[in-house]
Amino acid sequence: MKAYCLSHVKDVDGLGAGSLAVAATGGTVLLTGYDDVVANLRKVPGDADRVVVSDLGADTADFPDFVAEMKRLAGHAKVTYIDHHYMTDAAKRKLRKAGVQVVHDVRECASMLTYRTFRDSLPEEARLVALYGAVTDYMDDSPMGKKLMEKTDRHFVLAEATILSLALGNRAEEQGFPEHVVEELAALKYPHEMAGVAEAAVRQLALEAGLAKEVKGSGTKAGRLAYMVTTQYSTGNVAKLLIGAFDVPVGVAMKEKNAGWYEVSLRGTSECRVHLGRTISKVAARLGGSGGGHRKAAGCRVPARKSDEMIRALARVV
Ligand SMILES: [Mn+2]
Repeated sequence: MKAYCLSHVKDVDGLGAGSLAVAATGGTVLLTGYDDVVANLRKVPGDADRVVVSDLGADTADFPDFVAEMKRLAGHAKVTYIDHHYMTDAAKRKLRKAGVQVVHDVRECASMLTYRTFRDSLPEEARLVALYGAVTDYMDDSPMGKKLMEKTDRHFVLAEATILSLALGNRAEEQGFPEHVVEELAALKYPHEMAGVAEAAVRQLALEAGLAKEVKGSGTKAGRLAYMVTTQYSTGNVAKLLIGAFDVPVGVAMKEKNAGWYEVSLRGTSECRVHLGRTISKVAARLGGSGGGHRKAAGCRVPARKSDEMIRALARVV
């Protein structure tokens, strides 16, 4: 069997989901950002007979292309789509009609859903990987997350998940590092056993302590949100720090990824009045970009020259 597992490159949940799919199918991992999903699907060879796509929030602007690629793959492979990003029923129907098995639940993280999907082919300890994803996606209070956590030492999981998340923040842009983490997780190695991970986590903690101060000076408050342009890898982290520094319900961190384009992370508190993922999906599409995500954590890609307009649109509603 030739299996390929596409998953989100950016965080522990994406890597965890990818590694569980790899562990269960013996497949090759292809990590991708939200923007390159279709391009990466096109890289799956024609002799693949199993494809698993996880944590990729595909219900965005290029959804028709995504469905077309999934349909093409479903012509020669069993294709499973696993996700917890908000998705319309119509989008799910389209994928199912294209021959794709859809596993979708917004209550559990992608690692947990992948664990659930492949449970019979995974060793018992693989539940730790599912829990790493749950903890770092703030979803360990979920129905399944709670149950698994009851059978596990919580502090152990929190420590392992957190050092992995910090190390990723520190080394994710290093060629091959996220793929290496997927292989190690698939082999059920603990993050603390992975070479260089603990050291990178400590380096990242020092950086983040400094960043918290920088955010106070460089951020701008606009209504109920605060925003800032950054060069940090973890824009999600900067968005979170903005919330605290400016005492607002929403933080927005922007980073120039390709010339003229901002990659944007949005984070919200329980006082945010809208579903950030759904809201940014509409706003970004209107500005010629794309985006989506969860209620309190979302992201998008917009033309840099439209960023003021995006901030104004968000400041009104959040
Ligand atoms: Mn996730």
